[in-house]
Amino acid sequence: MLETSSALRAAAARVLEDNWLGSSTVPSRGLYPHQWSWDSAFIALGLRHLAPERARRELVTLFNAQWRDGRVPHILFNPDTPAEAYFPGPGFWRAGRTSGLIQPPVHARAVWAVHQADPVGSDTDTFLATLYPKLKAWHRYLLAHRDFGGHGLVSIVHPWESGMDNSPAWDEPLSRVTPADPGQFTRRDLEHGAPADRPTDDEYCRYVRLAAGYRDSDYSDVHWPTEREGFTVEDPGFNALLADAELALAEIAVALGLPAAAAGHRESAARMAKAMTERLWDTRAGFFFPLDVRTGKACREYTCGGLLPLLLPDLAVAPALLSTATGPRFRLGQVLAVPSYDLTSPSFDPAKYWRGPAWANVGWLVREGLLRHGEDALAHQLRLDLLNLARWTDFAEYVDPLSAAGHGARSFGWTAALAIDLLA
Ligand code: 2M8
Repeated sequence: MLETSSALRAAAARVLEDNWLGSSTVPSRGLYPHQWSWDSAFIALGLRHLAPERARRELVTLFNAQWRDGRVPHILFNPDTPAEAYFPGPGFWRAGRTSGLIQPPVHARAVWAVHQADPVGSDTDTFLATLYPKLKAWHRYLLAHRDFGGHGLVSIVHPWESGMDNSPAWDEPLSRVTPADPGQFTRRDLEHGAPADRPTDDEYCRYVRLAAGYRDSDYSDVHWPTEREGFTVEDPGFNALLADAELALAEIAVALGLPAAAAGHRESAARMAKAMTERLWDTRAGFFFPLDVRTGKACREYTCGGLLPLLLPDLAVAPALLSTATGPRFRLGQVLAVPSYDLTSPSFDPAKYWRGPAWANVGWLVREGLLRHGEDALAHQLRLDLLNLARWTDFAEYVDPLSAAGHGARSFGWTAALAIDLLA
């Protein structure tokens, strides 16, 4: 048992050491043996306290795989990992060493935090100057190529793009997708850990159908989104993280001596916050729901993605959102960390992936949001929960928010990294 903070920090550092590939970190040696986009950003937040140059390397490696159109791929495949270790691997995506999907844009926030941990080393490496144009191109891709709803918000085209793969919010839009033939592929994820804690086979068949459709359109953001089979959703979690990333980009621009550009990033964040409140906020529910762009209807499930707009400092509806967060659906401060799904729903499952368990990255983000809205006591409790859960579960991928039982992979990258950050 890792009783002291220094023992916990040392154990977390060992996880990051063991998961280090030489220029990036895997989320998990067994289940996820490649580099993932948003995992790397969270991992860098921890690495910056141990070895800032490694944190910079982590992010630079990811951005070296950025596509010409600006997208940052959700997976960068490690050439030394056997092809059969993960599905869908590079052979499926047909996009060189990367996938063609994306993940939530938490990178600018991570880049800024990594810089602040070691400004001298960062300046010597020209870290900010190198990454600023790449981050700008990434955000431009999102806002210019992914605004399928036409109101200044980004749409995701696959549940994997939300980072919250089998979130109940995706059930409805996913139900309209014809499942791929299960005989076409082999799930490698089921070889690691309890299959009952992972998405179902039926969900995987739909994920594969969607990913193959996007791939077969050459990852076109012009043709694919209009296909009958597609999935086009404005996710409040994704969009809140982009708005926050624009605020981080503003800080980076100031540091680079670009005040006019900084003002532009702040305006962009404000525009997004306004669009989110107009399009995704439900006043009666006191919650942000994703919008299914194909039907124009809200995906009315209370999932942790709807809490992430708390990151926005000037959010007028923050008091109402906080009241939902502390109410019966999420019971913030009364259960452990942040449940990924509505505790009052009959479909709530405390062990099943993104359908109930608490995740360290979401807990970390919600804590940031709480701090920005002056909710220090709740933020303090959340920090303790996240550290205890990491300590008790050997850095589990996700945990039961009621019993503290660990689920999924152990020695999981962002659980360890964010514990280090919370201890700093
Ligand atoms: C999970 O997603 C991947 C697909 O991208 C998978 O299930 O194989 C999600 O939890 C996602 O948020 C995370 O980035 C990834 C790697 O940890 O695993």
